[in-house]
Amino acid sequence: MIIKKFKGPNEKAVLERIRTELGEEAVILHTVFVRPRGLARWFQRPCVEIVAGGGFRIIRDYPHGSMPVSPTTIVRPAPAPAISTDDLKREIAEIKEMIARRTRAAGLPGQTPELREEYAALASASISDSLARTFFERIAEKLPAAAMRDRVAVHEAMRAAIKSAIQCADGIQLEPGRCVRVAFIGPTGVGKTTTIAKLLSIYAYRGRSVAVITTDTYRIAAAEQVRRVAHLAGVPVRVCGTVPELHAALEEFKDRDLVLLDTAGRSQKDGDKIEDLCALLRAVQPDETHLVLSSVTDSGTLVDAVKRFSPCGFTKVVFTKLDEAVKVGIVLDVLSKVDTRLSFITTGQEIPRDIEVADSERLTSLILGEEGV
Ligand SMILES: Nc1nc2c(ncn2[C@@H]2O[C@H](COP(=O)(O)OP(=O)(O)OP(=O)(O)O)[C@@H](O)[C@H]2O)c(=O)[nH]1
Ligand SMILES: [Mg+2]
Repeated sequence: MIIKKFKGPNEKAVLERIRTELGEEAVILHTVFVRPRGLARWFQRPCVEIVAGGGFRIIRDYPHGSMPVSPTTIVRPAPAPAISTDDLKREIAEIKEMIARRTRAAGLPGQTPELREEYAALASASISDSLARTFFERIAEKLPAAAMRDRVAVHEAMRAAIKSAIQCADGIQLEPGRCVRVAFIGPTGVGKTTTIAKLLSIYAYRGRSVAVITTDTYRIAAAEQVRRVAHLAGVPVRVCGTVPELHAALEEFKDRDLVLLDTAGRSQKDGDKIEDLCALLRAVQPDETHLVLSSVTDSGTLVDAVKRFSPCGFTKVVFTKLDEAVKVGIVLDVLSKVDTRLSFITTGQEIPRDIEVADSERLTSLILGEEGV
C-alpha cells in the first residue's frame, strides 16, 4: 500500500502523474486547490494538490455498496496562519531572487515565458542560480519548440532534469557471506550516532547479524545512546579508544553481516582531527564510508565540509534533519558539487522510523515541495 501527495499546475497534469506512478487502480483520497500565501501570491500560480493511494484492495463495506461521501472532496483552503518576521524576511528574499532570475532569464537563449517561469520558481526551492541555469539550458536545448510553450511539458522537463541530477546509492551494499564494514563520519552533531542507531535496528529486525563499534570516547552519552538501542535489538557494541582495541573488535565481529562504525564528530576547521580520522579509517579499512551532513546547514558550510572530509575518502553521503530544513533544494546543490551518491536521508529523531533509503523520485518531490517529509 502506498499513499502519496502529488502537486501540479492543474488537475489533469496531476492525475496523469498519479496514473503513471500508482497505476490505473489509484484511488484519489483528497484534493485541494492551493493558493500561494503572503507575498508569494503575487508571483506564484495556484496549484492543485491531490493525495492518492495505490496498491491496496478496496473493501466496500457500505450498505447497498455506496459510499456516504464522494471520494474526491474539494476543500476550501484554511485561513492563512500568522507569518513570523523570519518567514516574511525569507519570503521577501525569495521573491527578490525570483525577480532577479526573471531578469537574468531574459538574456538566456531559446526561452519561452513558460521556461522562464520554471527557472525563476527554482529560487523558491533553494536551488542555486548556476544549477537552475544548467537545467534551463539543458531543457532549452532538448525540448521541441512546441513543447516549450506547454506549461506542463516544461514543468515535467524541469522535474526530469532535477531528478537526473540526484545520484542515489541503494543504502548500504551488503554482500552475502562477507562482513561489510561501514563507517560514518562528519561534522559534530549532524546525526551520525542517531543514524547508526536507526540502521542497526532496521538491519537487526530484518534478520541480519549486526555489530557496532564506536570510537567516540569523548561523549559517554553517545555510546550509551547506541548501547540502549543496540541492547533492545540484541546487537553487540564495543567502544574502542586505540587501534589495537579496534583490531580486536573487528576480529571479534568478522563473521557478522554488517559492522557499523561510529566516529566522533570532527570540526571541519580542525585539520589535525581530520588527519586522526583518516588514520582511524586506514586502520579499519571500511567497505563504505558515509559522510553525514545536516540539511539545516547553509550551502557554503556544507560544500566546505565536503572539501575538508575529502581526504578521508568517503564513498556515499547521508543527509540528515530534512524535517528541519527550510528548503530541501540544498541537498541537490551539494550533490551537484560532489561526485558522490546519496545513500540515506533522515527525517526526524525517532529511532528507527525516521530514515529512508535515498530515492531520486522522492527527493525531487521534496525539493519541489510536492511532498512533505
Ligand atoms: N530533527 C532531527 N533531529 C535529528 C535527526 N537526526 C539526528 N537528530 C538529532 O540531532 C542531535 C545530534 O545527533 P547525534 O546523533 O548525537 O549527532 P552526532 O553526529 O553523532 O554528534 P557527535 O557525535 O557529537 O558529532 C540529536 O538531538 C538527534 O536526536 C533528524 O533526522 N532530524
Ligand atoms: Mg555521535
